[in-house]
Amino acid sequence: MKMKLYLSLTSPFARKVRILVQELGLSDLVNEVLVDPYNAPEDFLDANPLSKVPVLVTEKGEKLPDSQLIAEYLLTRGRGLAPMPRGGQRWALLRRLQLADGIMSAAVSSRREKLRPPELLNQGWVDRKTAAMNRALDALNAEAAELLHDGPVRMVEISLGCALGYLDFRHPQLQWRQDRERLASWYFSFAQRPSMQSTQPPAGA
Ligand SMILES: N[C@@H](CCC(=O)N[C@@H](CS)C(=O)NCC(=O)O)C(=O)O
Repeated sequence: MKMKLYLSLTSPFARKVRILVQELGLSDLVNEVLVDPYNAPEDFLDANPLSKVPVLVTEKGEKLPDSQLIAEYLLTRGRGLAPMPRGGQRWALLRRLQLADGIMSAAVSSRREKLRPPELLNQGWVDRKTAAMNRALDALNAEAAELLHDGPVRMVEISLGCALGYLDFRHPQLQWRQDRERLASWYFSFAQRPSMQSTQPPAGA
C-alpha cells in the first residue's frame, strides 16, 4: 500500500508537499487524491477533521495534517534536499521560511475574503493582508542572494516558490515583481525546476 496525499491542485500548501515528494524522490510511494475541502468526503474528514488540504496518510495509517508536519515526516523518508546551515544562518533561514509561509497564508486568506459577496467584503482585512505580503516580499527581495535555485534546495525555497506562484495565480494585480528584481530573477530560475513545472495550478481554476 502507498501513502495517500489528499490535496487540491489550487492549494499552495498542497503544492509545497507535492514538490517536496518529487525533490525527495518519493513519488512512487505516494498516491495523490484530489479533494475539495469545501465539499469534503468522509475519508478525508476522518484523516483531517479540520478539513484542510494537504493531509498525508502513511502506509501505517498515520494521519498527518498540515504541510509543515508532512514536510517534517517526509524528510525522515527521503533524501535530496540541501543541508540546513548551522548557527545564526539556520535561524535566518528559518525566519525566511516563516515569511514565505506567511505570504502564502495571507494570500489564501485574502483570496477567500475576495470570494465573499461584495456587500460582505471586508476591504480593511484585504488591505491588511496585502500590506503584510508586501513587507514580507520586500524583506525577501533584500535577502534573495541567500536563496538557492539549482541543485538541491531547502524547504525555504520550495515554500517561497509556491507562495510566489500562488501570487501569480490568484493575485496578479499585486504585481509582486515590481521593484523586486532580485526576487523576480530568483523565481524565474527556480520556476524552471521539473517539480515546479509539473505542479503548476491549472489555468482557469
Ligand atoms: N497550515 C495549513 C494550511 C492549509 C490550508 O489552509 N489549506 C487550505 C487550502 S489552500 C484549505 O484547505 N482550506 C479549507 C478551510 O480552511 O476550510 C498547512 O500548512 O497545510
